[in-house]
Amino acid sequence: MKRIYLLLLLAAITFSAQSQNFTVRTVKSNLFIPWEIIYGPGDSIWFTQKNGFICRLDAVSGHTDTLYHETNNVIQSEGGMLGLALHPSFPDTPYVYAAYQYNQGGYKERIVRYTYFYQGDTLGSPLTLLDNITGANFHNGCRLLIVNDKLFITTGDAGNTATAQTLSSLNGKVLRINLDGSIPNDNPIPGNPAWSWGDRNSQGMVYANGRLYTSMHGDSNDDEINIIEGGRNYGWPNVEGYCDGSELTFCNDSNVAEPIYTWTPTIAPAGLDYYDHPMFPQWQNALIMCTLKDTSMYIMKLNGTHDSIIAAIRIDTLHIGRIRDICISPNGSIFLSTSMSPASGNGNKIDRIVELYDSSFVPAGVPVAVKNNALRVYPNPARQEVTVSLHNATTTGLSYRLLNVTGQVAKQGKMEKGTISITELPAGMYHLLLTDTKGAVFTAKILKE
Ligand SMILES: [Ca+2]
Ligand SMILES: [Ca+2]
Repeated sequence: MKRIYLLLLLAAITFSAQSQNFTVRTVKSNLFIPWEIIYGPGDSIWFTQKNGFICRLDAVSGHTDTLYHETNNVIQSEGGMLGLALHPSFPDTPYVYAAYQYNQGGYKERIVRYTYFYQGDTLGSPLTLLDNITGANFHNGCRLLIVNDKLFITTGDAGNTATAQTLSSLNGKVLRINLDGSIPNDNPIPGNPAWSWGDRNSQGMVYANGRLYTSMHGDSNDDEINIIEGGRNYGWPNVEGYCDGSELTFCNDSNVAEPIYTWTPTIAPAGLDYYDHPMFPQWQNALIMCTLKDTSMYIMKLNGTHDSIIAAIRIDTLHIGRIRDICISPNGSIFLSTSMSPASGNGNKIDRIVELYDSSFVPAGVPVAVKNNALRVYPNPARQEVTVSLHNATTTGLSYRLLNVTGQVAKQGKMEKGTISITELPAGMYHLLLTDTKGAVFTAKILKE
């Protein structure tokens, strides 16, 4: 089946890394630095592009809709439209949160809430939640994440290292605000959006296992993975990486939390997510991080209490260049966005969003496949109808079931003239289960466009 699938997905390449087979498929190309990608409802991926666009991608077909262009957005080296978050109950609560840089008495950063309007399929009504954060050519942080109805925002030191230890500055922090922009009354410092401080430039953030993890760019040494706790100091610029040598006094005096992992030489860490899906069993209970300079993906296996990394596996066989962000679909696929276009935007838009998956993975509840090579499905991907042959013979009269990615029966019946109509099915991946006259079950995947 894999051979057939690869023939169909001509652009796909299969690799084996650490005993995990995976395929990389380009979902969408010709993008300009998709800085944050989020897996949303209905197999959609919501993403920003650095030139001020907020878009929604169909994760199966690649069809992309542009929902908004922020005209106040100003690109300046690393600055532009960066972080993105959906309201936890989106689309019932139709709010989308984004971070971008603008010019107003200097280069600044703003956190905005947009409203999604079904009519017109568009975003509008921008509401500023937080602004006047100092922006810069470098070190803007800017990951957004909503946890328990609080919006967490990473900010960089914007090139002024002292800001990270200055509690009155919004820079060099993890900020925490309410979803209406007000300051939670249980923040560490009353009236202050700072949740933690001492950050240089964190561009990855994920919440899992009751813990908030970030990835941070070190200077010439010590990229870090941190577990962020309210009121803790993460050291920068006084402490880099673990507390050692002359840093120990500051660490003891300033409630410094050490990272749980560091890299020297640096790798330029970016998007961070948590993986626990059986599609890649050896990557379960792991943080997954993508990197820019290092053009790789790291699988960081966590211990049982999720507060320590027991193994870090580097996946360097993706060959897609600098990787900016990562998101994971409910069916276990890993999506990655690249960061290869010229930062100014004055050049070819050459970035992609790709899907990394195991084409042989069969979800729980689906019988183990037997003699898969005997079953052929074409065309695949398909929109209206697929022809199914078994041992190169017609399958007319055999029983079939089509399961969606969550294992639910989307359609079942008897094969008519060796074909199945899929016109009425939503776009997505389906598992075909075909039972022959002796009761043996054969499986294949069908991609409905
Ligand atoms: Ca640190
Ligand atoms: Ca150190």
